[in-house]
Amino acid sequence: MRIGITCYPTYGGSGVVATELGIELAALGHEVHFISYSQPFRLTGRDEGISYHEVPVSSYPLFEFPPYDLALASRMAEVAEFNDLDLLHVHYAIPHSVSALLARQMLAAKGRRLPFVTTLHGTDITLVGLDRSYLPITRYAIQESDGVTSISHYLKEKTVQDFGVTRGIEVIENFVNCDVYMPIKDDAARAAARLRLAGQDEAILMHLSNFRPVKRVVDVVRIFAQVVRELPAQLVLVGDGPDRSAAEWLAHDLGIQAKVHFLGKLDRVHEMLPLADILLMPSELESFGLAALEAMACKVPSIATRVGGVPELIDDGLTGLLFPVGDIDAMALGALGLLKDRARMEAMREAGRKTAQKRFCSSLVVPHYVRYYESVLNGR
Ligand code: GMT
Repeated sequence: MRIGITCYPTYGGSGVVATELGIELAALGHEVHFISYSQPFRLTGRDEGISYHEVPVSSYPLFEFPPYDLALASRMAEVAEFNDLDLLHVHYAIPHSVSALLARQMLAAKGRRLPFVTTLHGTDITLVGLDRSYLPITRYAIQESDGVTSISHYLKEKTVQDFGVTRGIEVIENFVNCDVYMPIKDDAARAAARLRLAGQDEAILMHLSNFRPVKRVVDVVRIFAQVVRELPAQLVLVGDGPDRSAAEWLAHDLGIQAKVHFLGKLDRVHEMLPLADILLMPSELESFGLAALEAMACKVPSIATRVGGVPELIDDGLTGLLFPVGDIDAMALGALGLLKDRARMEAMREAGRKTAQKRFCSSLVVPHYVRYYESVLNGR
């Protein structure tokens, strides 16, 4: 198949899923064309079968807000025509599904078929999409999509409830490449790599996100402050975003700044995650929680919140621990309990990796997308 993929190229789960999907599809022999305003951040190097098409958004003094969604629709139609695309797959409904709808209409006027699939990821439904200025058009574009997928059952139910969407929605959960996201097998190599982040007897707690308010990065620092009072540890934060400064200030105010390390946006997350003992994901809401899945594949259990689709991923007590949002004391106690109980930690590490392999491996999930594309192309 020749597939066009549109996503946000910035640091975030929907862009990661879209990019990893494109890479996996290309590896299966499909032709993949990314269409976005800049190159998706995990798309490094030139993979066989993948092209990137930039969307130029020209400005004009009259435009206070240059209309990206229109430029995107034009580029989608162009790329589809020049490369004979079979379908478009857009990640995150706003505004991508609206642009795809326009591109489909533009090509229909020329007698060409260009079906599109919309994948719902999270705040396109739970937050931004609920804003009255976006809701009617988002609902319309979802309803009019040729196929719609959701990354969890939770998000599917929210879409039906809050948007009144009546069309079918296929749940295709997020995935991880278990051959890339994996534990470091050689204990000596892992120990040596850990020494770059922490002392020999120190635990490593990690956080990975785009530091938006929904991620509650300040809670991460508060949880760590309680943990480090009890045992030697370091906190490593990967990513960047609006709440980084608040988290940095808090670490200073609590006098733990020397043990809190902000590494910024890293591409090669799979090299960092296996070095951690625990991932902290105290989010206000996650419709899935891709970072926790990537950690599980690396044998790193998460201390997370019982919100949205997280319980569909993390089996509380078996592959991680779940707590109410904002319950910092409980999350710190949970982390301490795990760090002090080697046998329980080991069991959780093993169970996490097994779950990632059995349910969420790209080799299982990507063929589900391919079957779904085929059903859309066959008009089913
Ligand atoms: O919905 C968002 O805020 C954006 C999106 C992103 O690009 O990070 O995150 C969502 O999609 C991820 C990939 O499917 C999920 O793992 C995240 O749980 C989800 N974020 C939220 O629901 C807050």
